[in-house]
Amino acid sequence: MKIIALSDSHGNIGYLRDAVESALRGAPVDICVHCGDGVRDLEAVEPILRDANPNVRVYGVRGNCDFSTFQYPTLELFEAGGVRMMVTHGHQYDVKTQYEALLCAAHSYGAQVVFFGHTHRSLLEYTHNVYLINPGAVCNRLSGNIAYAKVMVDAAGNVRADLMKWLT
Ligand SMILES: [Mn+2]
Repeated sequence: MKIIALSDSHGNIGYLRDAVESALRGAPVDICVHCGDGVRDLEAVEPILRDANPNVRVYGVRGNCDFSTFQYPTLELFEAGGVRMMVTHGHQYDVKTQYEALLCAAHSYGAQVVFFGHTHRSLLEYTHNVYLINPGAVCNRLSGNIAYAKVMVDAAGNVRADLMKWLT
């Protein structure tokens, strides 16, 4: 299973498309996650993801800058290869100052992988049996160096997570 996570595109559909297209150059994408702030930008890349894999699962959550997007939840929980994963923007868990609340939520939902955004800073950390993964901000393409996060889950449920750089 290949899962990709992107965040904080803030309307930069072209950058989001570039990130998704670079992710599609490798193994097929099974699940695509948007961690909020620009969650509606997902609509522009869903057809590209579906062209490559008709069975792709796409999850998006609402961020603090996502207005009139109540079709998206603020929390998503899903399983990939037997591993439970959680998606949230992060503002409700105060991620700009600490990860305690986010970790507590992950534990309460039984999530082993947490995708979030909001800080516009990429992070990949394994702590208290949880992978905390922030892919940084797609909208920071010119100043940041991370385009998206990639998580591979093998048949035995082993997780491998990486932060992936912009190709150009
Ligand atoms: Mn935000």
